[in-house]
Amino acid sequence: MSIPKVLSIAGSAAQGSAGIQADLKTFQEFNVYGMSAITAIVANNNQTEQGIFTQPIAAIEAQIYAALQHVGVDALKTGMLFTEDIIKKVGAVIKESGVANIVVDPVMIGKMGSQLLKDDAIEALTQELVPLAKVVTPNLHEAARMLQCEVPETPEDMKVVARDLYHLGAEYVLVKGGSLKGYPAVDILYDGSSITELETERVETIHTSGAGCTYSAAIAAELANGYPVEEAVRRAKSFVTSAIRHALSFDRGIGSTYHAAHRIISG
Ligand code: PXL
Repeated sequence: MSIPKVLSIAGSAAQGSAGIQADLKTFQEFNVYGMSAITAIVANNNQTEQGIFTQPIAAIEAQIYAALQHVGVDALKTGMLFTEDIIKKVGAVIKESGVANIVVDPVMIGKMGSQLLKDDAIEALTQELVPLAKVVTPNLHEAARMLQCEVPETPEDMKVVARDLYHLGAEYVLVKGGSLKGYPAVDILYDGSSITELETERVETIHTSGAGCTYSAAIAAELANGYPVEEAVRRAKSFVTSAIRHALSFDRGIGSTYHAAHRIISG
């Protein structure tokens, strides 16, 4: 038998909630075959001095080719890419691959505050990677950094930003309002002609590590499963909302989204 195949090109989050770990857990929940190309290992702790270990460009390239050549890729997502060099290489390889379903999650800062994209890499991200995307999925802070504008504070601001981001060349822009203050969890999807507002109630929790990764992984999975973009995004939002509503606490700081929540707990 055969099931749709999805590749995540992202960082490894050793603590298990975000990055490649979130992506593979999410892929499993959507019954797609998950693969990974690890760009960097993120292992924040207070025992060692170093927390981010970038992988060599050759290793990143080799992992992507392994997935493309041995299995095939129906959809892929990019997450933490960290450096300009990695972005350029990943952009070149995925462009050449001809994969149509590309979700670019412009990861910049982790929930615990780690910097996951170097300041000098933003231009490569917006110029070389975003134009390849079927969907680009910035949060409010990422959208503002990409446009060098103020962080949106209302759903109306988000619509303006979505329209501006569309000019960078992605087919669809999804601006995520997870951190919007005083509003429900509103996301704005824009395809160059119509704006779609997706809204769920706000879940009051600090345990949201991995939410963005999970959301973009779920979109990639549902594109691989054959859903059109708007439907894939709606299904992914419902999935990530359950994962946040039933988030896991580890009794120390920010806990994790619960990737199996939609299956284990109904609602
Ligand atoms: O949630 C953003 C994120 C993405 N990718 C990796 C991470 C994190 C947050 O910690 O570690 C690898």
